[in-house]
Parts: sequence; C-alpha cells; structure tokens
Amino acid sequence: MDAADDMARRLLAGERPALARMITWAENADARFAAALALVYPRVGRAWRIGVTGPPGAGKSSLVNALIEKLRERASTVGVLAIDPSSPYSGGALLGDRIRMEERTTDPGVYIRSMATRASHGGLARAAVDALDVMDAFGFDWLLAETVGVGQAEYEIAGAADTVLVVLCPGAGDGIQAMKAGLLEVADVLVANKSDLAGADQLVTDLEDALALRALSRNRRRTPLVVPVSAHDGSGLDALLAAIEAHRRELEGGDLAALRREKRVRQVRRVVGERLDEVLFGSAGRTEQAAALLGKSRTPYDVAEELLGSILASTHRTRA
Ligand SMILES: Nc1nc2c(ncn2[C@@H]2O[C@H](COP(=O)(O)OP(=O)(O)OP(=O)(O)O)[C@@H](O)[C@H]2O)c(=O)[nH]1
Ligand SMILES: [Mg+2]
Repeated sequence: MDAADDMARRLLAGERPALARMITWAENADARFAAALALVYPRVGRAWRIGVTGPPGAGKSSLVNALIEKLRERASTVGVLAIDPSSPYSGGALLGDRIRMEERTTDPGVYIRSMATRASHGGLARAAVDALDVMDAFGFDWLLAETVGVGQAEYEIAGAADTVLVVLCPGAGDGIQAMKAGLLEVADVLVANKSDLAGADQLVTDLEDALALRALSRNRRRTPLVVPVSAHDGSGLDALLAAIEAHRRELEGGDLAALRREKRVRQVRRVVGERLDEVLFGSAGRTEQAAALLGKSRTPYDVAEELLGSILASTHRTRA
C-alpha cells in the first residue's frame, strides 16, 4: 500500500506514475488523497488554468491539440484533463478523442488524463479540481480542461479555470443556441472554430451581435472577445493565445487572488457536501431509517425534515 507522503515526494520529484496515481486517488475519493495534497499544496497555483467547453463536436479536442502544439513551440509544458462527454450520442467521438490526444503523450512536456463522468459519484467537479491541483503541483505551465458544455458539472469545471474558452462552430443557429445554454455567460473568450468552413463569418457576426445586446441589457463584467480560429489549418491560433494572455494579464493585475479564493471556497463546499453525505448516508443505518419513515406514507420532504431534525438535535447534544 502506497503511503501519502511517499506519493507526494515522488510527485514533487517529477515521477509521472505518481501523478497518475494521485489523480486516481482523487477520482476514487481515496482517504490518502487529502494528506498527499497537503504535502504538495505549496506548489499549487503557478499554472494557468484554461477551461475549454462548448457543445458536442464544436472542435474542443482539436483545439486542445492545436493549443498543445503552439504552447510546446514556446517550450511551455502542458497538462490536459479531458472530461468524457456523458451523453451517449457522443460515444462515437470518444475513442477518436483518445487516440488523437494520446498521440502526444510520448512528449515529456505534455500529460493527458481523461476522467470518466460515469466513474465518479457526484464528485466529478471536486475530482476534476483535485486533478488540476495535482498537475499544477507537478509543475506544468499550462493546464487545459476540456468538458462538453451541456451539464451542471461541466459548467462547474469550466468555472474552476482561470480563463474559460467557449468553443463554437458554424451551424444552424449555433450562436443563438450558445446564448440560450448560457454559454456566453461563462466565456472569457469565445472561440469561433472551423473558420475554414462556410458560415464562419456569420457565426462571428451572430456572436458579436449577441454580446452587444447583452452588454446593453445588463451591467456585465467585461465582454468576451470573439476569436475566429481553425483548429484544422491553425489560423487564428496566435490571436487566440494573445487573447488568453491578455485575459491573464488583466486578472494578474487585478482580481486574480480574489477569484481564485472564491474558486477554492467552492471546492471547500464540494468537499464538505461530499463528506456530509458520506457521514450521513455512508452506512446503512440512516438509509434504512429513511425507508422505514417513508413506509408510513409520508412524502420525501416530511422524511427529510424529520431526519434533519434528529441530526441537528444530536449535534446540539454533542456540542453541549
Ligand atoms: N473543418 C474543420 N473541422 C474541424 C475543425 N476542428 C474540428 N473539426 C472537426 O469537427 C469534428 C469534431 O471535432 P472534435 O475536436 O472531436 O470536437 P469536440 O468538441 O471535442 O467534440 P466532443 O468532445 O465529442 O464534444 C471532427 O470531425 C473534427 O475533425 C476545424 O477547425 N475545421
Ligand atoms: Mg472532445
């Protein structure tokens, strides 16, 4: 059995198997994770975290690949976390993703890890942030986290990044769809991908119109830039990196510490939520108690109130 301190030491020594192992501990909510993270935590906070989200098939993985290449040209190191799309309809795209992504893993400056949505039990966002912390401590300069922008957990993961890229591509009403899905709200940079295809200019216009309307109607934080790129032919990638770096400089000159603290607090809440659930329902006792109470033909709300009442009463007794 590996000890937490040994794993932390190996991670800081740059051993890749320790990196993989610690992320697995995070995924499995292994009890050793907390101790190991504490030992490497002084090294967390140096990497710049980029969330890459957007609808299925927009070209997120292709863009991540293209960005890896660009960043490697500048001798920066890159850690990638790919959160598998949970929707069964993207099942076919999954394998393709893996193959294309893993092409790069022979490069010592790149680490790619995927995390399965189905493998985690509600703790996906918590585990994803843990994984980014571990990669950060390992020493990568840039971290890229790809999620499909369709569910709450995915938004949450994107929201844990320093710079959020929302990737869209030309197609019937894509700009409008993105607006409806709230994707514009989470974006720091809007990437209009597939600029090599017909309809690309229309997408950029639609997005700029949508942003202008939004800026008029609401008192928003800064309006995201729209950057047309082609992950296929590489055009626009330098402009995209420049936009990311401008956003980085802006935060570093201002709110970064406060924003990161807010994100830490969210992680604290996730951990507390998970721990509480485990404490309360981890053993069969309370689940059976709930089932028995339900048996008396009461609603889930009635049962929840009664359970909460008895839990709070017992914590009061403990404190007294
Ligand atoms: N023409 C063109 N096609 C692209 C471009 N970028 C990606 N594609 C294609 O779009 C399809 C989807 O690309 P992916 O990179 O897998 O998209 P994704 O957003 O990661 O997809 P999911 O992870 O399944 O949500 C693939 O067939 C790509 O080859 C681009 O810049 N131009
Ligand atoms: Mg993908």
